[in-house]
Amino acid sequence: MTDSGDFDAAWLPPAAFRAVGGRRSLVRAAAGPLVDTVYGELADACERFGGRVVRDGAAEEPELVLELTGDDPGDEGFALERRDGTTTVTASGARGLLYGLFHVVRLGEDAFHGERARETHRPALATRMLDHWDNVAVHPVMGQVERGYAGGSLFWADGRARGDLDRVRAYGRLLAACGINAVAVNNVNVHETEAHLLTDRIGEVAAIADALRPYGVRTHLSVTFAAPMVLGSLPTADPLDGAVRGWWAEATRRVYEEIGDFGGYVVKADSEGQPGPFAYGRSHADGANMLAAALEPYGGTVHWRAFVYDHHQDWRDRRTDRARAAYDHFTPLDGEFAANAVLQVKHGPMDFQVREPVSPLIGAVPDTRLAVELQVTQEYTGQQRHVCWLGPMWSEALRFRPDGEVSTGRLADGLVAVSNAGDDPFWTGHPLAQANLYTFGRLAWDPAADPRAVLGEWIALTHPGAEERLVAGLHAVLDGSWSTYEKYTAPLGVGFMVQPGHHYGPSVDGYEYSPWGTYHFADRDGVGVDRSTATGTGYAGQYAKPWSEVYESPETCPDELLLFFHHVPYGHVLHSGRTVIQHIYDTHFEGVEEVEEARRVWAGLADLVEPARHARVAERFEEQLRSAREWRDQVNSYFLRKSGVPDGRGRTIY
Ligand code: GCW
Repeated sequence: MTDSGDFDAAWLPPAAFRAVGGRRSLVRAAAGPLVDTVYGELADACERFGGRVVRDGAAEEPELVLELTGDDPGDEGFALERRDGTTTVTASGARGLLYGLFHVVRLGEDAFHGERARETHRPALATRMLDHWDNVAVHPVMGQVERGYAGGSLFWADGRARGDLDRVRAYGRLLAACGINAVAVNNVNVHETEAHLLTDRIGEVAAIADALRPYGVRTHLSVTFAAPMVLGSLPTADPLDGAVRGWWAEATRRVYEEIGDFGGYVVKADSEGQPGPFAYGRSHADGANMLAAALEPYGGTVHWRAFVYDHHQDWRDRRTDRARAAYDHFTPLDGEFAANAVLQVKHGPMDFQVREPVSPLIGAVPDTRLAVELQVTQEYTGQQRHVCWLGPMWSEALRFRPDGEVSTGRLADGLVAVSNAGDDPFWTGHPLAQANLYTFGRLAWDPAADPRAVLGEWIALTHPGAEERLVAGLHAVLDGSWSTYEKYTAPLGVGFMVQPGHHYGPSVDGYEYSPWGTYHFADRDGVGVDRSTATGTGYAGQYAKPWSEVYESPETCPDELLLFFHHVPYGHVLHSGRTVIQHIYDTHFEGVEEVEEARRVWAGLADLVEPARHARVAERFEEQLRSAREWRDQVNSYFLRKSGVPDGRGRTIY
């Protein structure tokens, strides 16, 4: 594949280090694992490209200086300047030095020309974390990686932690290069085998932590709320029970004995069958705070997921609204969570659909630490068989301001995403899905960044020295791919319409009469969910102004969310001037045409892309096109048959 061996170099191919590796460099810093990493990176690059790196000592007119000016582990920032032929990175924490090095790598030759006034770089969010929904033991339904589309787990194989952790080290390196500093190594649905990682199998977690540490990535663990019963022999997991609290305190003490810089726990409680505090009549604050108390002496954090809803809903009941659930459960608890408890909220109120409004819970709990959760793994966005670069979607969500003011205040204290990486040679199944992982990291560092510029960085790093035709071709294929995917799948924010269970491919009524609370309510007259306060579920009223007012009325609701918030007749005229039914037909035809065009562009890049990589993407385009046509024809036929309204342009609908 590359000269690194069995797996793709992704955004760190050796050639990305050409500019850095050809220089005289000086690392001025006391030894430590991260500093060793920085030095090692430079030494490798110099060996390849003819430069020289000196550690401390005297270097002759260094062109690059990396200097650690303090020992503040909490400071991840760095400063960069260039004067008199020397580019200098200074940081007061070793992570900052590492991020500074990767910044220089991104800049390439630009880092070594002209003068550069001192600029400081600092991540906007302290937590930039990936959750892996990886099982240790292959699950009979969900497999090794739940919602994973990139082969097996990077961490676990054959029922235990991998013995060879080179790949994990390489993963940590890729993560550091885009700014990610934390990883949770197992699925939030904690099954029997995985429960034991907390206690008798913590050594395996420690080995993974050792492999990630040199790149500044802290390890977290998903735990089951029922651990005291499953692993200990307590009769209860009641968070207010003294013995239960003692059990967690002791278990946590042992974890820190093994992993001194352990990040903390991730918990999915009272959600889709996972145990939680409700069984004991306790609140989620009680549950989270018990774990927070156990972690507090060691500086650990509990990430407590807000994905709590009724998954045994009666589809006949139109008052219950799954979208309301997270807000309804958690806003009453604002202010009750411990300082080291972080409420982890999915960015949308439902479940990672191609289009959702931003969750109203975000912004409604000012006295709670909050992390927004994104899904990099493409569960609902083509499962890494379709090209779907999610940068613009995430950027929109991260720029959303609950009070309507754009770009003031912060949306969250942390950003977490479900990883799309696995042991696939290309890491992500679809080679172009690497762009999603990279973009997530960079947006977590700077949520205000222009996603297209981030994509440009990814293109440049992944294809060093790429000629303009390749750069333009990659932009053509990726820039609009989310919008394309949206066009041929569920329309106007209504969501789902996927095949139940595995969630790949269309099934318009697949979830319509199910207990999961995900309905579109299409009938002969219209489609959509009435979530208004006046006549619907009241969900729109969970927002502050102006959004509550904007979403309340079909007149002001943005087109792309219309069917999320309203049930409207097929003849309803959108702001775009088209009727809803004509919009459905048009976008589904357009979506397929856009896939055909992207596939054509990709085919034309064959001479510029490494053959294996080109072939893998080309093969996936065949499947994407097949699937997009299936979506188009099922969705269009469904709505033609329901509505009886013909396509204004007389195209073939079945
Ligand atoms: O998106 C849904 C997935 C489940 C997942 C759940 C969650 C880990 O279909 O597979 O479980 O969300 O976020 O907990």
